Amino acid sequence: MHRRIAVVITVIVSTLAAALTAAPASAATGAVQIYAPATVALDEGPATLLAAVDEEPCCGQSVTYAWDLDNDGAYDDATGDRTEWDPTRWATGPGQRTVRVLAAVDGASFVASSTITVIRSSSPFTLVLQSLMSAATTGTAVGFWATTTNAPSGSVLTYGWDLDADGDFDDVADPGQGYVSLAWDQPGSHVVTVRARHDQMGDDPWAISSTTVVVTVPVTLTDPTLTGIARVGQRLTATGATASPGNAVRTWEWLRDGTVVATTGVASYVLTTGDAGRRISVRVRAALAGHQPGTSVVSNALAVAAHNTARPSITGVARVGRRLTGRPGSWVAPGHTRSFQWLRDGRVIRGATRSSYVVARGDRGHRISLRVTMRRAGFPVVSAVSAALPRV
Ligand SMILES: [Ca+2]
Ligand SMILES: [Ca+2]
Repeated sequence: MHRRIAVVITVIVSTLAAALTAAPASAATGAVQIYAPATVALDEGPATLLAAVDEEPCCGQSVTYAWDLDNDGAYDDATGDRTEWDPTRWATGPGQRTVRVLAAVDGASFVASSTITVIRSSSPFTLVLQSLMSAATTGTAVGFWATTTNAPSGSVLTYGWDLDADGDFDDVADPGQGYVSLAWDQPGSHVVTVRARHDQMGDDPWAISSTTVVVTVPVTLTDPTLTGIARVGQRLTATGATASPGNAVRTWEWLRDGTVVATTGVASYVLTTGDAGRRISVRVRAALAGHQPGTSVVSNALAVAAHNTARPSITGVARVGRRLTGRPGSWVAPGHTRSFQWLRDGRVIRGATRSSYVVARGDRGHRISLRVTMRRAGFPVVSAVSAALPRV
């Protein structure tokens, strides 16, 4: 530091010697000092500069001071042992500026200089490290951003990253990189630290920010398969859905057309009347303390047969020429299409597919019944038959 000032002063003296407005060639250093702030912010207004000679002049002699505030080598900008130095007038922008003072006493003159770092703003330069996630699973990439505030516009930012928490900011080669993405193989708490500075910070320490990501091993599940007879009252069973780690706790969510209708701790489910005519599947979840929950898995869907809750019936008298009227009974059969088929002794009567039927001569001596059938694409075909009428 001292050496640099000395060099500056040497340059000043040689410049002054050549300039008409310069101080006397005999001006010496060391007997006058400038007291100035090391840093002045453009938004803070003028700073006060003080000058003083090392020793009190004797014998009633006075000291005169002349200032060079614009760094042009001429001591023509201010007088007196104190002056205001306005960075918006003398600097206009951030960077380093040199001020000088020339003190004259008793025929001798002395010069001193001081370097002032001009910064854009008095607001502190801050750094915050942000991550997209504070919890992640092994092998999942996590992005980190270094966000700075109050860096002077146009200044150059430099970053250093410590990604392995060894205290060395040597893990990213590009000093301009304010973003990293990384994944961990090992579970645990992982600390990421970034430091940053801009090129007008002088001797200020680096701004530092850290964040922690808790990395866990995810719970995984294999795909489940749903099997069983898809009919009301039957039990469906899910196989597969093997969890890893094996001690993860599984739950089975039974889905009716995609909506959960039951949650069980076992892999089976007895179909209810409400399931008739719907598609049933199961979604399996797994959780284990200290582990990231895995993605849920969903089985195949089974189409549950429509369900007849009251048999079809026939009104009318079984006599030749009389009209019989069929009633379909009660069904749980959403989305299904209904059809009728009249039967003679349990065998199809060709063409008799309406809801009513006129008893024919050929029916004499036989028993008439009605079969109602429910159909829907992708679903089992379900029929129910009425009780047979007495012999015609
Ligand atoms: Ca000047
Ligand atoms: Ca490191």
